[in-house]
Amino acid sequence: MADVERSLVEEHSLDRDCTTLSRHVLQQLKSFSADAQDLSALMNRIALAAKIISRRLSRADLVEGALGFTGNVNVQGESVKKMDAYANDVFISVFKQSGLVCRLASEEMEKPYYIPENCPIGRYSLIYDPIDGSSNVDINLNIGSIFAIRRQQGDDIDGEATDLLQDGHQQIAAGYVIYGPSTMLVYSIGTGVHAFTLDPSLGEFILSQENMQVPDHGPVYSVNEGNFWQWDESIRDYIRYVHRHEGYTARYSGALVGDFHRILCQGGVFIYPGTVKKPEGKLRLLYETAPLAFLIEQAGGRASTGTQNLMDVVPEKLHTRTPLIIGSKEDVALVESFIQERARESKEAIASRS
Ligand code: FBP
Repeated sequence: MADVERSLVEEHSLDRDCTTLSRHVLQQLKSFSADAQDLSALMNRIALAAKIISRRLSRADLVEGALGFTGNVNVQGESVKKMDAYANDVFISVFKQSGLVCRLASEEMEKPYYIPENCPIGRYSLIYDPIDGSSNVDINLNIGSIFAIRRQQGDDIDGEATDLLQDGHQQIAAGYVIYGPSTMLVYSIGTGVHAFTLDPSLGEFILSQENMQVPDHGPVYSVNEGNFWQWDESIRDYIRYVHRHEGYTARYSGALVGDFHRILCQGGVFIYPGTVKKPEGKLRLLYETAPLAFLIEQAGGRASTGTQNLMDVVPEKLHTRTPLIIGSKEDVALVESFIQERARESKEAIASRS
């Protein structure tokens, strides 16, 4: 290889090795303004939280008391895993003394957590699911963390954070971390979806994929078929359809982040519909479904509740749940078409009876 070519290749790999998350955010914002620096610093703190959690997970079976349950039940009515509580505290700790984030709202906390030294100067709120896929934690399967950043509006005097009860379009950034064979951080600030891989030798998240685009259609459908008899007939119709048609394959990891990441890379659809027990679904809007909806739209895909664009949903409360259909736009539309078909049939049935 000619010297010029070799130096170009080396220059490129050196440039890539230097494209850290904080630098990439500034590049995306094409600005070094105070706001841009703040968002870059904020993302860097999220990266630090991910590194600390990744380190704990990579040795969890060797660390006394790292796994198992805390004995507490959270606001979701779920038994809290020790890793849930640990990761929740890590996110709070990394934002102390930052002047960036005044409030943190999480799946593990009934009310938002305020960092006094960051209030009121810190105009950003971090909304997060510290450990997504908790049922996978103690058996060393892939899990994740999901986050969204919103700008605080008003002074939140009563500490109820009601200004957070707005639709997904108010998110200024969102992303997730996947703790798998490698630790990856995937994010968007509204300028495309980009992936970073943690290079343990550098201790840095390095750019690995830029401007990710989800295929318009994919073979994967991801749903917990164990809930089949709890679903609305329309969802059953869709599952019967994919069972009877070539080209579909089922994949379900038990961790939303893992299933979402597969679909972002290969196409397909993830579905967590309402059930008889939970007609509003299981997944939480502000720190699970809305952040992923923000990402999938940036990657050319779609997210729906089945009857509404998920980004348009306005939560009634901090821990509001929504049904979720997310992924390739053709596959989301296919699932919706079964829901619309059943709705049309029942309307006709009612009309014929009246
Ligand atoms: P956690 O954030 O508490 O883990 O809950 C969310 C989740 O684990 C998702 O990651 C996953 O897709 C889903 O719940 C699995 O639910 P189920 O076991 O009902 O299929």
